[in-house]
Amino acid sequence: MEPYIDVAAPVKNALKEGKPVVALESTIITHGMPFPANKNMALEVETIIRERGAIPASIALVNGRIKVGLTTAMIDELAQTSNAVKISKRDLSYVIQQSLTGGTTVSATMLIAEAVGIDVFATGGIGGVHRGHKDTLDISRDLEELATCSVAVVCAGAKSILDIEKTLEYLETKAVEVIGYQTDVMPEFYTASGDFSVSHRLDSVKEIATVFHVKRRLGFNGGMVIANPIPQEASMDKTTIDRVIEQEIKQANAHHIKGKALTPYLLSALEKATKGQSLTANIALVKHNAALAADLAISMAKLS
Ligand code: PSU
Ligand code: MN
Repeated sequence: MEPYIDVAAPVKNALKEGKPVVALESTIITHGMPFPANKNMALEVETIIRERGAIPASIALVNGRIKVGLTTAMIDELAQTSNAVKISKRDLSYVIQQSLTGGTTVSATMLIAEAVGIDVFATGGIGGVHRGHKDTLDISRDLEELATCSVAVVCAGAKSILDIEKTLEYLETKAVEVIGYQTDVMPEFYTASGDFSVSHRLDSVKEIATVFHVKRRLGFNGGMVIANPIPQEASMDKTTIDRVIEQEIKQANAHHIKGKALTPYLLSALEKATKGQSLTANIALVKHNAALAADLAISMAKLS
């Protein structure tokens, strides 16, 4: 991958010196939130990571180059350009060949983070097994990279636009630990609560860092999910959001929205249906995840 990657100087130096670095995805910028909330979120998240003592590495494709560490101008372009591609692993070679610009999903971001040696990655929510997957076969590529890339992914769980129970089953099959940070249940993105158990609960960052360290020393490939519940003050009412999600999935089906367009469609439909509440919650949880990811990167840097 190296010939196609440009690593920004601060990230390169931090990696060389073994300093803590946190990778950030960019589909959340290009397809997850509207402008200017997306741009502000991306910049704020980087600031949070720096303030905790780690180096942020936002990852995206700009004119066919893989960028690890983005300038404000690049973030601004990604936030506003209407023809940005949503890039998962299968899209990478095409996007490079065509010199396109786009946001990397959890899947592509993990691949790139691993290639440059970044251990920790913060996002909002991971993709997973979609509801209705029996008919559509729609299972996010994210789960495959979680199975194979050695990167710890901090997220607020998986939102109930997905089939969370099946997502957890799939991760179990692929031997991906789902660590609940100070929680016994898989949080459901917009809500701190959830109906399904995580694989293991850990209450300290140091323990999480050590589990990941041990996993590597055992010679096991693959990532780890760290499920960090949305802060209580930002958590939405579960009955309300679940009802809206149910409604919007019906709409998506009626409009034949599928494949890679489905997640962005649902995110934007939820925002409208909740009059912006889901967007506010999304921003709060991403910031919260960035802070935990920074602490985790710092803890992991001490171990290696
Ligand atoms: N979940 C969110 N916001 C997002 C995504 C997921 O709350 O923007 C993005 C992530 O980049 C994730 C991708 O990797 O959607 C998954 O898309 P799909 O379901 O098409 O695999
Ligand atoms: Mn899909």
